[in-house]
Amino acid sequence: MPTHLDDVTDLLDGFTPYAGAQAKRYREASLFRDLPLYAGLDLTAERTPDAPAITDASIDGPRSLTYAEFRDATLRRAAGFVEAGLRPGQRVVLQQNNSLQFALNLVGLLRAGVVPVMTLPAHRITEIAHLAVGSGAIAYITEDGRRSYDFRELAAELQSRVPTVERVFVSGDPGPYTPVPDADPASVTLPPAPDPELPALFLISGGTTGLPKLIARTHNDYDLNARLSAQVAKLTAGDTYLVSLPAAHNFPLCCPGILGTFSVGGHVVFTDNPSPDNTFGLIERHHVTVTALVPALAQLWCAATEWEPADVSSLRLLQVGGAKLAQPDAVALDEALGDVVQQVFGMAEGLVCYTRPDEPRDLIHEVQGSPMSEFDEVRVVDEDGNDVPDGTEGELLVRGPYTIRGYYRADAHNEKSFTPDGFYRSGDKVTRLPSGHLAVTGRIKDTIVRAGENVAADDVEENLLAHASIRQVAVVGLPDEALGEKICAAVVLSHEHPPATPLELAELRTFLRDRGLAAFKLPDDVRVVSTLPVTAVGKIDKKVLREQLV
Ligand code: AMP
Ligand code: DBH
Repeated sequence: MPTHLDDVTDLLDGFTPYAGAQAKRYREASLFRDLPLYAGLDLTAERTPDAPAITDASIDGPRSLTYAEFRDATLRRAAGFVEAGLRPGQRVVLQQNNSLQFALNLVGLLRAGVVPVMTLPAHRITEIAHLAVGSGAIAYITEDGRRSYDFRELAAELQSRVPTVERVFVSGDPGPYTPVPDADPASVTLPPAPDPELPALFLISGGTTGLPKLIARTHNDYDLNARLSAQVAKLTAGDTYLVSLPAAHNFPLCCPGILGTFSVGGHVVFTDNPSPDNTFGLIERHHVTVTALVPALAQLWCAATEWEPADVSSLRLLQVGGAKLAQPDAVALDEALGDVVQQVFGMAEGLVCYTRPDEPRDLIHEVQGSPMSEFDEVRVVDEDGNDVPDGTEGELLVRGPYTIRGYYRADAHNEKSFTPDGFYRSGDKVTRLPSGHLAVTGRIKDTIVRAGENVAADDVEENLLAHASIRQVAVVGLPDEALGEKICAAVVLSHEHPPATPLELAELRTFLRDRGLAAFKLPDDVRVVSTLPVTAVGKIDKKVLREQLV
């Protein structure tokens, strides 16, 4: 029978801690609180026990809990996990739709010192099994089949493929599994608060190439992420945050999201349906002030302001991130909703950039923001790793107090993804303004090699988006015998400005040539599609798109 110490030792095997002169600087500047990640919630529950903490507006609800009620419920859930035999340092895969149960499981696990792997509802057996193996998880916590997919079936497949996942806990109808446990905290000894320099939870890298990687975030660094984000968003106890994106993702979880809102004593509303016909009513009913969306969803919300009758004027901050928000879309959102846009350029690996609410609207429409901490060290480098001047495109490298120094148990990846002095190579192409603001221009590796020439997908995409009849576009390389790869543009047409005659390749090539695009960059193929495939959080998924187009 392994002891508690063995579980923590095992957790730390493959974790890259913050180290060196920077770690010392962060300490000297007192950036960290040295408290467990749930401390923000507990402090709020002490201060304002009767304030609303959570409203569950998912299909489980409606139900609301005050801070005292929520804290007590998470203590019961933690006691349940301890009674069920889960031990500090052990990893469990958590996969659950947005709901109160998600929050209870998350905070219950944190209190028990158990480390959740924060998977998204759209993940399926390939990713879940990979993440369970990679993290060494001993349990899977999920829900029943009421939301379009039966996670109990995934549980069965997971246990057959990964036998080390010994336990399955299910909220709702457990079927053959154990219901998520609750117990009287007075009858169980909860473990002491975890060491704040230990991993608190694992986030998942987006993984549009290959399988997702595990990102260990410590109590200290993730608490800093929540608090700094809350400051940038000027979040207060008077705010109500709507969880529209999948709650386990870094953006809605901690930027400032759920954890940032708890830390200031605001109200968190969970919905499991982000479409405007549902969310607009929730915004009106609960006076929602802040929410976070990916650009595709933001476009949909923007259009819906034309026909949805609900009053959404309480919304003061609409955070958009995860993929690039086109400048005209940022302008349209501000016009439709009243100067509410905040651009967010973040990564589960750490660095989060925000535009600030008091910056000029023109700037907010143009850039993806600036780093939230003065301790974030950003470098923009060329292919040889040399820093480029402001205004020149390059790869973004970053090191800072809440940016990981290595993926979990991934030595081979880490060789490529981190510099020897601890900078994370983001793979993002950016330009930096003298003011420090960053504009994201693409992904380093998103190129098509056509007849020996390198063509950056974003270059072609940006020019195609200038066409009035094109709403959305993704350019990918497809195998071609003569060219090696041919350039294929998948386009979604605009409803407002549909083309007079069907969009032809020849016409598009003329349009691009007239804009000054080089001949070797012109698409060889154009496909009109009704939607583009998206990842688990809603970013355009080029891997899947390529498979669909060949
Ligand atoms: P992940 O590492 O899976 O959390 O995904 C983070 C990546 O999403 C970043 O490295 C960027 O490539 C992309 N991303 C996030 N926010 C933005 C944004 N506002 N504009 C452009 N790309 C973004
Ligand atoms: O895409 C992301 O991962 C992301 C986007 C916005 C993120 O991690 C974040 C904000 O924190």
